[in-house]
Amino acid sequence: GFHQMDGLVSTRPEQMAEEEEHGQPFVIGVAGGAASGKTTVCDMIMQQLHDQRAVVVNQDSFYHNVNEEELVRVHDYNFDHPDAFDTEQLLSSMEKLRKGQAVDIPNYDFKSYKNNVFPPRRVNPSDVIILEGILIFHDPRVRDLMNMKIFVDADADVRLARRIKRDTVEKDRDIATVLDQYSKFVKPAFEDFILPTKKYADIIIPRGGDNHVAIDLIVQHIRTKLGQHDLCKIYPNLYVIQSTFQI
Ligand code: UZR
Ligand code: MG
Repeated sequence: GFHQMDGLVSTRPEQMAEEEEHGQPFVIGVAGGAASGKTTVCDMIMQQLHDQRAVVVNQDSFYHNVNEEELVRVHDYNFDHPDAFDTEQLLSSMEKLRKGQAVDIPNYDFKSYKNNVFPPRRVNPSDVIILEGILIFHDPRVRDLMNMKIFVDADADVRLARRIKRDTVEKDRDIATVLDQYSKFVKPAFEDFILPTKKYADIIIPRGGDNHVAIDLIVQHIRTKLGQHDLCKIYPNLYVIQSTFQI
């Protein structure tokens, strides 16, 4: 039965209440080229959501292991191709998180190219899940999980400059190797696989992490959406009807 309250809130049908019992998390996808500023954007969103249960899940964690044969010629291995990722595992982890279960996410090591570094990362169920990665918009099943899609835009020269800095400092690589990998894999994969997913974005952020206005707007939107979620949590058998007269 329905009870009209203020013409806005009413008890919801049984099956609906069951599906949303624990409240689905708000899932945000953050895609963009390598070294475009995705991580910075995620960090800034997380900082502003400090009072919420929020977590970042990186697509990097779901890289396949590089086997012995591939390891010998690792400079020929394409880490920028969609097949480099174990998307099935990403999907099953997300499914668990959405059911309100904690998951262990592989700990990938860029130096050994292994995804089973101990310990794995324990991720607890959260109200906001940010999925971040170069090809996070590539698989339609992953896209379908997202309530909001953000594409971080940065010019190719900016991405290359950042990439050289990052890989020489953080990953201990020499400039020649970085440049080689860039022209062989990173640039072509950006054009073939990453750029074509820009069309799925709800929001395109120019200048990545430097764009404070964009981040503020995004966080405001997330808070509005979470407010609607919260209402359902406080009154689990109430839901908001969009149009006025429903009975
Ligand atoms: P972000 N990558 C590595 O350099 N080594 C690995 O073992 C796995 C990935 C790189 C990957 C991609 N490609 O360009 C980048 N290469 O990490 C993505 N080559 O990282 O999304 O943080 O920019
Ligand atoms: Mg990153």
